[in-house]
Amino acid sequence: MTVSIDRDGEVAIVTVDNPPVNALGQSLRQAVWDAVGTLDADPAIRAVVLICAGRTFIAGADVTEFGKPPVPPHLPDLVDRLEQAGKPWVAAIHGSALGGGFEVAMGCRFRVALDAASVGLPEVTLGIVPGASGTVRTPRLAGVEAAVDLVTTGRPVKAARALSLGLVDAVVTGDLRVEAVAFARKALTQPLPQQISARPVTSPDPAWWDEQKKAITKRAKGEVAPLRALDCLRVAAEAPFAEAMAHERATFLELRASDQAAALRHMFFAERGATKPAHLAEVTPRHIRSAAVIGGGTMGAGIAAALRDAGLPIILIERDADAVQRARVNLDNIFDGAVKRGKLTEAQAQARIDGVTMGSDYARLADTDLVIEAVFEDLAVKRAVFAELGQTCRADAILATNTSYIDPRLIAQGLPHPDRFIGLHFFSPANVMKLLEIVPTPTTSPETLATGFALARQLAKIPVQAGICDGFIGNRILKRYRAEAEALVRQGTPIAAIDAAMRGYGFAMGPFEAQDLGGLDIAFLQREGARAAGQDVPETLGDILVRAGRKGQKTGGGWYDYRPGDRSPQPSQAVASLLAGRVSDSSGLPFDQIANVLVTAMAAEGHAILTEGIARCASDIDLVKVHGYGFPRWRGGPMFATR
Ligand code: T1G
Repeated sequence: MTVSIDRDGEVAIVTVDNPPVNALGQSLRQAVWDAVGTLDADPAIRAVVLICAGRTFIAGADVTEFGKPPVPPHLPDLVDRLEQAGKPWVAAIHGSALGGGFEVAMGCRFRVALDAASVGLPEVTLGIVPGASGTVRTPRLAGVEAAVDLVTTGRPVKAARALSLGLVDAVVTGDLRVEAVAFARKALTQPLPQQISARPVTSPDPAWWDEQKKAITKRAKGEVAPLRALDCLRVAAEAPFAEAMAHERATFLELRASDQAAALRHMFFAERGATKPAHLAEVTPRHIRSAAVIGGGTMGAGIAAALRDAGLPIILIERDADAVQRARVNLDNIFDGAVKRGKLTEAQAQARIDGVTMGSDYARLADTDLVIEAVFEDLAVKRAVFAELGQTCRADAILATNTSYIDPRLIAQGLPHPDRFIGLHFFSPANVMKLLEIVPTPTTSPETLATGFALARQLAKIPVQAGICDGFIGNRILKRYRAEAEALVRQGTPIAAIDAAMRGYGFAMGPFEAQDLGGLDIAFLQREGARAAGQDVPETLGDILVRAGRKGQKTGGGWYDYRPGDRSPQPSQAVASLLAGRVSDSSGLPFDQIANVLVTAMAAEGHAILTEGIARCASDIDLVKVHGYGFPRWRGGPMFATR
């Protein structure tokens, strides 16, 4: 880590260089602290530019220090020192000025940002609140409403919007250092703006704060930090600066030690570690310039959309003209939906569609780099697809199956060049869900495996390598979760109580509601397939319901009844009758023990998965459950939650 000072006439330039993201570790804080003293004492210097080397401006406090006691100089004190400096400092921002990085920038008298830069206060995504005046200076700089949005969502804003909000003073293009020095020189010719800490702030009326609290409570879904951030912002808007700072600091220190913060830090590092697997560090992945998807159903269209979102031109192959037309409708629906939700403009959606060539002739794939099969979950159908691909595609084309539970080794049987075959298990909707289970076979080459991870990075997904077993990692734990939930039902625990307990734990839906939404018949058919193949698969309560025609919402009833046009689940007398004799008449497990029992069961399956070498580490299992199965991220996943 270095902090260097050089001079351009009466303007000093302080350059921070602390790879990879200029995080504000103790030595960096000390070096900037010292630089203020040095430059205050230099009579030749009238202004200072603070700039960073590398990919970004300061990206925040050093998250690796969070588990340790804070060491001075503390960041809020450094921000105050910058603000009280004898010469005005100008923060020159590129990349992302985030968290403590933006707080340092607010200690400076001015902020100049490159047009591609962004600024933000993402602390709530780590289960904390800003701890160096983010909740106190931001309202004084940009007003309360902008501050509430920035701090309680943790979403950064691009330079142009930051300028419109008053978060930065200028947006520049070209050479940031040259532009910032020129800005500093010009600023010296005019009266300096008031230090942010001294600026007034107007608090909205109590009703506004109540509305914000209601909205954030709904959005936070059990996370504590966003509401505590709102509390800090209100104190900042209604109390003197020093009092608000003390309140923010106390809140920050309290939350930093919280379970939610520990869980979110766990996820932060697990997510970043997943994209750079150490065992492939020395392996060069293939460059994927073109891709194809076989199958345009829900999964195939979703995968095609994900590939298009990453800018890859794709060919989508279906079996005949009618199927191609249905695939086109599926793709159009995905991009039309994105336009309706404001995720894409009409032009962007059209460009996505324009990059898709559709047809039924495999000959189109003769020069494609990557082909992903996403056809019906039937071994014979999949093997027929790969027989065609094996004859049509280049010998070095990566061929992937999106199977969710068939053994990839069976699918690849007889395929020429099996080293280029791999499982890439996407989760529906494939253009939205972040998780990608990467399932190599014993003959998959390291280069093909590394290409799977590189594709995940290209698609901005979270890759997790999985060994071959029934359900790989995620579906295997899901199966255990559902079996344990059914066991609770057999013990007399009400179905609705189990779902309510899991919603209370942080899931969007409990296990039975979720089955009704997705359909009970999918898992039923898998069990029936296994039974037909001679496996001993005990009858489940779900089997009884499906055999009685209760497949979920799509048949008007599954574990629950549904009134026409109403998706809210109603406890079902029909289900009680169907399951009579299989359900104890006891009251079952006490409500407050349900979540612990079920999460512990997930973790137990996770430990078995680790022992068998199906997963490479416990945090990978947490990533699978959080990013593929709705496990609340602020709990850190089943392995972390039961550590
Ligand atoms: N501290 C320590 N390491 C960090 C870090 C941080 N804040 N941010 C990133 N890294 C590491 C990361 O682990 C990875 O390491 C490498 O940098 C590249 O990260 C007082 C208390 C800046 C947008 O939440 O959002 O300030 O795996 O892969 O995709 O109020 O990193 O290479 O060894 O993500 O280019 C607030 C978190 C902290 C920003 C860059 N700040 N970081 O994205 O690279 S709390 C944040 C990011 C705070 C104050 C409070 C992103 C990025 P390795 P990367 P990227």
